[in-house]
Amino acid sequence: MKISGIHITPVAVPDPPLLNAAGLHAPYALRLIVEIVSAEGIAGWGEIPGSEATRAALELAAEHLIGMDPWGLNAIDVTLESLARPDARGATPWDQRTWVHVRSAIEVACYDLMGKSVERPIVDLLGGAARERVPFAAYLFYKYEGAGGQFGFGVDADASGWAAARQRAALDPAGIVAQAQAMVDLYGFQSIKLKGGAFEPQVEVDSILALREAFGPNVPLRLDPNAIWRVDTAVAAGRQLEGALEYFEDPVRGQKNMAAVARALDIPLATNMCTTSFDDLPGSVAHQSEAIILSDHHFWGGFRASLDLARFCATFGRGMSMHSNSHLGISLAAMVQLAAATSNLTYDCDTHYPWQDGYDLLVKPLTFEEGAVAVSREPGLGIEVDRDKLAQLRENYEACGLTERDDEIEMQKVEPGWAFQATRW
Ligand code: GKR
Ligand code: MG
Repeated sequence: MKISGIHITPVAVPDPPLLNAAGLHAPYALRLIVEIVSAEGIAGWGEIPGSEATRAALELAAEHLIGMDPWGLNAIDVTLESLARPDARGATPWDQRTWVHVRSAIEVACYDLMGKSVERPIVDLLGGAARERVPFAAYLFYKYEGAGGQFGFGVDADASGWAAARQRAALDPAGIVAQAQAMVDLYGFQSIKLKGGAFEPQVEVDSILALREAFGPNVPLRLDPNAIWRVDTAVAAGRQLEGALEYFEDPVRGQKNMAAVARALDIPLATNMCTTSFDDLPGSVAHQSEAIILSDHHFWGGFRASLDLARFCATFGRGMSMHSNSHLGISLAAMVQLAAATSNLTYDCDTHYPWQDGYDLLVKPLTFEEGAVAVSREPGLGIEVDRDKLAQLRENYEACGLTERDDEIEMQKVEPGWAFQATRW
């Protein structure tokens, strides 16, 4: 097989005004869609977070990959590494994030091509399925009113169920419980994560305790303040949450601080912020900074790298969960194939997908049953991209004027002068 074309499409998908430690989600989440076409006319797809810097890197990579064999992933890595190599002054053309995103997009699209060419799902090329369904967690956010996109902060008064809850403001524990109930009713999630770091820690602790009260002890709960708390704050909050949290995700910044919190609390700590690359693994072992690592093929550099991380986790006694950003169905399909191939994935995966409800670019969007997605046995990723929907999401991108994610700037539109603080409370 030979790669004969690589098409990179920036898209923008409506995203509600969700709050986090870095600020506020913009009305659109940006993604890059990569289509690799083989000389035989087969198309393989990949999806990664959108940014103009990543798009430029992908365009450059594309020029060098034409004519290569999509089965030759190690040769493709060598080519990509040569493009990312530091110059004589040590300056790297691509930062670490750009590098992993490019590698991930290309690798996933190549796997989709490979799977389609031999009529096997990707999970079979990764060693076969360790599970037939992949469970996900409800992912709750404090939010302002509105559903994003062209409607911004507006609401549709006729909406009901999750469609209405998706638009409603959720700024306190009662709002979070109502959001959880609507999301769980529709998707059937059996565990719940709350994105914290937006309000005073006690509000977020109270929200977890309210969720515990509403859902009972059999629904595992997680809290993720995105590393914006001090160690003493995290310990004081954590003491109130012992027995209520399945895991505490990135309460503080950096491996040493995480280790200090881990020592003080009887709650497993999880991370997608302090141990995020292979370079961080020695520090993870030295400090014992977390008990659980959230993998993510977009941020670790693809499927093979994620399975390498899984091997590390198995060896060094780390549990595994899966991280998510705002995403569409290509990413979801890839997450499901990878999760199915990860035998030591010990926790329900994250997904932002319900926040993009109704805006996918697939002919047949994936569905959740009792919070889980069935692992497709169709070739490759098992999806078909709807080119009209792709074109529509691209038009959104051209019209929305956003080129990079910047939650701080979005927050300043609502609260002038608001500034991100690496440690706020
Ligand atoms: O989308 O606001 C968000 C999340 O905070 C996202 O940016 C994080 O990457 O989901 C994330 C996490 O830290 O788990
Ligand atoms: Mg996190």
